[in-house]
Formats: sequence, C-alpha cells, structure tokens
Amino acid sequence: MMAKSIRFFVAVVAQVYAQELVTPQELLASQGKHELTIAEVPFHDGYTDVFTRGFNGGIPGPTFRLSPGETLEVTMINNLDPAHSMSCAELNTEFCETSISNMHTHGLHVSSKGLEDGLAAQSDNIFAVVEPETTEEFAFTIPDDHMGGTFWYHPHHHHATALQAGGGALGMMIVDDPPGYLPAPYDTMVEKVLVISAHNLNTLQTMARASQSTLLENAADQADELELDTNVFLVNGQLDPTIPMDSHRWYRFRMVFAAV
Ligand SMILES: [Cu+2]
Repeated sequence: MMAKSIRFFVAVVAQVYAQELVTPQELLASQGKHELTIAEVPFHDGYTDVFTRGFNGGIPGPTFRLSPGETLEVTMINNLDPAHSMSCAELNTEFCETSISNMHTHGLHVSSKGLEDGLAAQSDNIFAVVEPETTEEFAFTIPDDHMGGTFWYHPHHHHATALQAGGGALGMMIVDDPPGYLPAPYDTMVEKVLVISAHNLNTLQTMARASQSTLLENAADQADELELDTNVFLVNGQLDPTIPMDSHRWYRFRMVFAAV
C-alpha cells in the first residue's frame, strides 16, 4: 500500500515538473493591433494558492514578433485591482502604486517618449502611466535597418516594476533577421523559445507586504507550506520542462533571462 502511494506521489510530481516545453503564444506585428492585458494570474500549477501579476492570463506573456520597418501596435489593458494601488505618500515606502503599469521594451531602437515625441501612441516610455481599469495605446516602430535579435518587455512603472516584472509580467520580443541576412543553414534551423524567468518569492512577499498589496503577500509562506522552492526559475512558465530534440539536427535557441 505504502509503495503504491509513493509511486503515485512520484508520478504526480513527475507530471507537474517534467512536462514537455510549451511555446508561448506568438503574436505578429504584421497581423495588426494586439491586446496585452495585465491582471491577476496563477503563478504556477504546483503553487496552488500563489497568484501574481501577469500578461494575457499567465507567465510569460505572448511573444511579439516583428520585422525591421514594421510597427508593433498594442492596446494595453490594465485589469489590476485599484484597491492594491496605495500611494507612496500614504505608505511611506518605495513599494507602492502596485496596480499602475505600462509597457517597456529592452534593446529596441524606438522612441523613449511616444506622445511627447509627437507620436499617436505611447512607445517605450517608462513614465507612461496606465492606471488600473484603463487602457492605453502603445506603438513600437522599428527602423528599416534595425538589427534582428531576441528582446523582451515588461512593465516599468517606478515603485511597482519589481513586483510586476519580478512577479511574472514579462515576455519575449523577436525582431526577425532580414531575408538573406543569415546563411541558409542558420536561417532554417528549428527555433526553440525559452523565456527563463526568476522569481524570488521571499523578496516578492516582502515587497507585497510593504506595499500593502494582498497579491503575493503570502507567496513564500505558501511555498514553504507546500515544501516547494521559494527561489523559483520558470521556463516558459514551467518547472523543469523537457525539450525533445533529434540528434544530428541543429536548433536555434532564443533565450531571455528575465530576472529583477
Ligand atoms: Cu527592464
């Protein structure tokens, strides 16, 4: 009986931890405007009572793919709870306004002002303020001669960045290489997207309590109760996923290490 229950336990653990890598949803700039919703999302299947802030329902957010010369248009929808967004003056701490958000990119050569640059929408402006229960238009115009590469995005509202991005509100951005830029053997490799995100539940819990936000306020305690790690590394939102690969075949790994 004991052996059977242990075997069952091992089987369940193996199921939770050793799933095949799932590729995040990919949204193309060429398909038109996309919605990016920040809201309360489950942290991970295994961490049953832990909820955090994430994009479009989970960790990570979608991968945005664009080509040089294209504009990525995004409507950001902030569905975070305004009750979690106490002011910095009220709290007298650096962790506050935790439901105000925006969209910040890493590595793109785009306007850092948006509206102030005379554009019709926000761009990579870390001072853009997207209040809870509001929406805001973002547009990222990539120059024709922009280099290809692997980039990422996350909210960057000061005082709330670590809780939002460190909690899992993040995603990959891919700027495709121009046609003929890479030799054919590289260009035709099967691509694997790995968004590796680091989440220190102790730090998140400390920041959540300082900001008096109920989200993540017991994150580390809940992990401890379940005897799970409090320093968590997810790959595409999964714990220790497996990546099946064929021998004698080259793959192109696109990796982002997203840690706050
Ligand atoms: Cu950043």
